[in-house]
Amino acid sequence: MKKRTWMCVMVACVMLLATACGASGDSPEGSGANEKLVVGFAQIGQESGWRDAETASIQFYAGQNLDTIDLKFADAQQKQENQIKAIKSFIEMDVDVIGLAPVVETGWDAVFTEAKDAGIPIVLVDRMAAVDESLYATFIGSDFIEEGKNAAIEMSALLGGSGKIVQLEGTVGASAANDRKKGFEDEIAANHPGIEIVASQTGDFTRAKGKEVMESFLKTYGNEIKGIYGHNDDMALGAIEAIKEAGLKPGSDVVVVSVDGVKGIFEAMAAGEANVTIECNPLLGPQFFQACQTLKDGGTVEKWIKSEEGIFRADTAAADLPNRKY
Ligand code: GZL
Repeated sequence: MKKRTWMCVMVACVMLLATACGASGDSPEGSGANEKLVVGFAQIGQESGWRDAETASIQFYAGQNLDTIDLKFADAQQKQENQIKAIKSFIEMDVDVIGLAPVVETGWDAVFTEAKDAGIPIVLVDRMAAVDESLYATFIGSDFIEEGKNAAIEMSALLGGSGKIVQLEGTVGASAANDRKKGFEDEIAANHPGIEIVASQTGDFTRAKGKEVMESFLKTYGNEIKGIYGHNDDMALGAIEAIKEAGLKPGSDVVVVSVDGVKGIFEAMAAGEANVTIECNPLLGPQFFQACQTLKDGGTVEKWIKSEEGIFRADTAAADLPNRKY
């Protein structure tokens, strides 16, 4: 009896020991055989519906692949210093790839160099950074200059080529704001001389600020304003509220052209309160993680993975709405 009991105790101990050393199938401690893709993502914040859709896309994809992806996610509350802190912590953790949407274009050289020196590639998502190409692996995102140009063409068509308009700009220093402004203003200057931008100011990509700035524009210019160009739909939706509160009709007295393609602007277009949205795809999760996996496996990716996007107008908004994914 005693012998059998002793044998059972021995077997139990061996099994316990094996489990403790991860013999249960996990990669053993320190073996470096961790097959998971470990990614750090420094997100800007939650400033717009578009941003929330992008965050959801990234987190959903990681959540669907828990066995192969370990996502470390940081929300910087729209502060560059928080994004830089997050990148430094990802370097400390020695993640495989660092992803971020740079809140502004400048101020990244030092921390990107730290990542490069640590052998950790950087993937830029939806916004560019003004750094040497050697400091990032790829940019996954849109052509903001093209978006601005298309917005100008649509605005001019809505106004028959002439009229006074105002511009709600995105976050100061953000590549999406800089280039949507450049694309729009260059197109107006080159091909639509009858369109006059009488005022232009940042609304920081938020609905609340967009409304506040539009209120100030309306106080100064009133019904002289025939159109508003918003660098994103959220600011345009804020402007629509201000236009209505000023007793004017958005979508007719004041035409509304913006960028993103969020559900809210489709609802406004279907209600006759907005006219055009230039799509900017936030559903970048799958492309992002595919690029990260390629980089982890030692492969290369193209320097710019460009999003394909459309232009959506009020006349099809009601039909488009059910098909919108964000
Ligand atoms: C565009 C993205 C912009 C969106 C805004 O790629 O950076 O930031 O257009 C968001 O809605 O705030």
